[in-house]
Amino acid sequence: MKKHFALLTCLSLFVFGKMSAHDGSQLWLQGTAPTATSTLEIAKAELAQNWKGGEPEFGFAKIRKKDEPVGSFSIFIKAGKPTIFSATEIGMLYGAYHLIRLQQTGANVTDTAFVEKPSYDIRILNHWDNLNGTIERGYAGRSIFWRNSADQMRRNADGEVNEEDLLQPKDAPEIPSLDHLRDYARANASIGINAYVPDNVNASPKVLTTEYLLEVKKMADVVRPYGMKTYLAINFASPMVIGGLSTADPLNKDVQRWWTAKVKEIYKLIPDFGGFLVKANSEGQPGPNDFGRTHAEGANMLAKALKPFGGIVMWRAFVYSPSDPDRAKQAYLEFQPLDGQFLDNVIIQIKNGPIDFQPREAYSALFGAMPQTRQMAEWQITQEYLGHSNHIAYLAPMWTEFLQQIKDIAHCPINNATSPARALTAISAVSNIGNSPSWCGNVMAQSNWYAFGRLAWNDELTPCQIADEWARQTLFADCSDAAAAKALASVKSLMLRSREAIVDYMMPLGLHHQFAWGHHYGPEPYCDIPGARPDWMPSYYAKADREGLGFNRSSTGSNATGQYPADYARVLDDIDTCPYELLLWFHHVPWGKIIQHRYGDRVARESLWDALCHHYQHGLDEARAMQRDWEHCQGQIDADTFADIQRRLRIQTRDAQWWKDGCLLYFQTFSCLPFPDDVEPAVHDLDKLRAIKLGITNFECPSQELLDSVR
Ligand code: GCV
Repeated sequence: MKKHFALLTCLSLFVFGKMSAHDGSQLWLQGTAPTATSTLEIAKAELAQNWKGGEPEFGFAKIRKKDEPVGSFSIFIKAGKPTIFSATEIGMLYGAYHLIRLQQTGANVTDTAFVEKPSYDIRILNHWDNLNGTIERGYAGRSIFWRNSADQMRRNADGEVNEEDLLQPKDAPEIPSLDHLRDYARANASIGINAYVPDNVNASPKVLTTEYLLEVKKMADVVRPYGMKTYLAINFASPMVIGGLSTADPLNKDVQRWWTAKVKEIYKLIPDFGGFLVKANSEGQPGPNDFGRTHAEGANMLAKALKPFGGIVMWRAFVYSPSDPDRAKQAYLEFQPLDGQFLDNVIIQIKNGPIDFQPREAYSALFGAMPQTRQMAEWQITQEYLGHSNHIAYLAPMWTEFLQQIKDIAHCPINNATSPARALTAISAVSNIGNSPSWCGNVMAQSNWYAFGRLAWNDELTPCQIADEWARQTLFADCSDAAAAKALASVKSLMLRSREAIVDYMMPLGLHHQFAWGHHYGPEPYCDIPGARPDWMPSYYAKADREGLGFNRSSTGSNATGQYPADYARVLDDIDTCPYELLLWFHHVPWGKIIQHRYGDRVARESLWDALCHHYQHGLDEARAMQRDWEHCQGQIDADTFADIQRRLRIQTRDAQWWKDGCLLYFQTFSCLPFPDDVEPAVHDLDKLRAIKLGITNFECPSQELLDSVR
């Protein structure tokens, strides 16, 4: 084995030496995915190809300790020789990846001992992939699960894909290369992700036809040795659409029989199938309400069918109706009264905030408000509202902010440390993965896939720790010289400032949903679509008028504050105690109201208008600072990666300017106040910005050329 290690060390130096060619396809990993079908064999093969210390040993614990989450492991390293202990093979594999990570990141791998346990039992990626290969809100190419290969699409003489092939579902199921799925499973296992949903929550009933299930089985067989469980997003009306029934009423016996038989068919093909993810009665999707039944009746019907096989239902709480006076209250109003009515193999999957993955949201008040019901969080890795794959946005700070809130304020038991009697716990995120060479649209966006996995495994890791680990493994082979160390520090600085920069240049002080119609790229506070749903319009959220700005969700308004725990509700409800980060989320604030706030290192007391101007300016300044940070990487990382991110940061900075000018010039038509002296005058003309229509679909990122042509 030693010889093997030496050879592989040379090989990996060749592949990963400083400034080696790197298209991002390798992610944060080294070597190739072992093809073994046993999990333990994979662990051995990974160590054989990537571990450079003493020969590792595996120590199997005979029985798993009570309350010890599956996949837990401990590592002892003495004089460079490691032993991994675990009760399970998957624990051995996680241990192997952990060892390699320690070595890659320059940690102590000579003498150490520690135990690792996952924070959540189910650590799941939701893919919004359509069966025709497009990805809803995907900015990294086409699906890796469905109709992947480009030659399946017709192209015109210029090589452009036929629009119809992008938009129309095809009848025949096809899945892409199974090798690519193995790479996918390996990357997930390396960070502890143990489950995935390969199809969109806006689900096609077709995925449950036998034809498609046979394809899903092939996927499940490839990813299983890497500890990945397969789930499916289902369409609640499937019994009608593909089952020929006249109803999908969950209390109807024929409907129940249909689901029972379908679940049996699935488990025959995929014995370790995880269960269903369901978007019901939301944005036009069918659901139990269509038949006069509750979410609980719908979820329980599916849960009963899955129960004998150990399957679960993840039922989404993302609901809102066009007639709501306040969309932010809807999920709570529909779900909270159902507390205690869901079976124990149902988990309610709740977006972190009550609206929709905005750059900053208050946490969803549903967390902690249903003590008799299992709950899990849903995050969004794909940057639907964060500049798609053009902007560099490291999201760990957003997710840890949420985790802190639900721990400190909601006292919500969703992880293994807080959950009573170790009830089943889970956490999910909407993936940013497609078939682009870098998997995620650009190399920096991989850090969010990585960060989700690491936080799902250990939700006490800090954004800084995760950024450090990721950057060392992905961008730098060796940080021992001063220039490389400086570049690493700059990448981390860029990553850690990126989220707050985005909040500042897009929607500071609690503003939300000021995005362009449909595709959600760029600002459109002035959006006006005659006859459109009011809650899809930016004006519904900003409520700008001559008096001020912001949505009054206090007790004098929609009283969304009343959905939070009493102490916190009191803080939010008072315009003078509400945190400035959420001020315009909860209050309609007069333009001249003096507020205390912070931007960057500065604490200021000034009018709302001046504060707003300073945040937009600060966001733009931060985008420029991120560009400067990146310049320190030149010559220290792969040249193509450097140039690609440099180009994206240029777009990001121009977009930040667009956001600042578009929002401030528009809100100025209400405030009628000048910019403070230290805020740069606009470089755009409001009328020209109002006229911008990018004309892109919901599954593409605008190109630089397109953006340059409209501004
Ligand atoms: C999958 C938002 C997005 C939709 C998405 C939906 C959801 O509305 O814009 O694309 O649909 O959330 O989470 O179900």
